[in-house]
Amino acid sequence: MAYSVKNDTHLATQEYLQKIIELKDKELAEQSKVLRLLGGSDCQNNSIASILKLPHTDPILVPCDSTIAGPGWIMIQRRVDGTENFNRNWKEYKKGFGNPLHEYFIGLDYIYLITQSQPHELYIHMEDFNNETRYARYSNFLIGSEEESYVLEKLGNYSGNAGDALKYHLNMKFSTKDQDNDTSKGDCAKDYESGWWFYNCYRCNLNGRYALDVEQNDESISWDEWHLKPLKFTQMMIRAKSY
Ligand SMILES: [Ca+2]
Repeated sequence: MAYSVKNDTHLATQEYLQKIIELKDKELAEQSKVLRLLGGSDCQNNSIASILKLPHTDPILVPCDSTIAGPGWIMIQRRVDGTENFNRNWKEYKKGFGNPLHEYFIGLDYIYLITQSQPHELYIHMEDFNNETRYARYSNFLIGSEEESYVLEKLGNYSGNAGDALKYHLNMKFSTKDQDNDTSKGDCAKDYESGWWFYNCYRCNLNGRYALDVEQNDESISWDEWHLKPLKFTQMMIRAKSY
């Protein structure tokens, strides 16, 4: 297998990412080897994966994206076609699931470790079923630890053209179908089959049900400040402010 990122095709990129998935739970030495072959660090130089060395914890392997908003972004969530189940329990949202080549959630422990290590921006790219794209960007994204139920601690300033739907969720804890931390009398995560920073219940829900009918209402993947139609594609990414 060839590992030259610069010279290889999209197919090769897929092979790299497949390798990363396979290595996710294996020895870091193996991961380091792959990363060296990938030629990247800190998601720079259009690399597709990176090992982050964070204080007080083992280095972690993360997928990168340089195609949507420039280089340096760590991909933390992606919805493409509904093939992955996002109606997962607490443990699964904690550890992460899916395939970084396709539909994916990096895991709340990772988001916590990365965002508390130094200030990060958040960039959310969205596309609806009319193929229109919008984005929302936040200047200072931080979540709490598992003991704090991964509370959405900071967002910083909003910019973009999708509207500021995430503001509603600021200071909310994360909820899953087996852990109701929302402020609703009901159970938002169960009702909307999603893990999210639910309040009562949401203005956006990027981990929601994937709409199979594009006319379906806002109870699917949604960003209400844009419109109540279901979204076809979403990608959440974070990048160090110092980048
Ligand atoms: Ca509740």
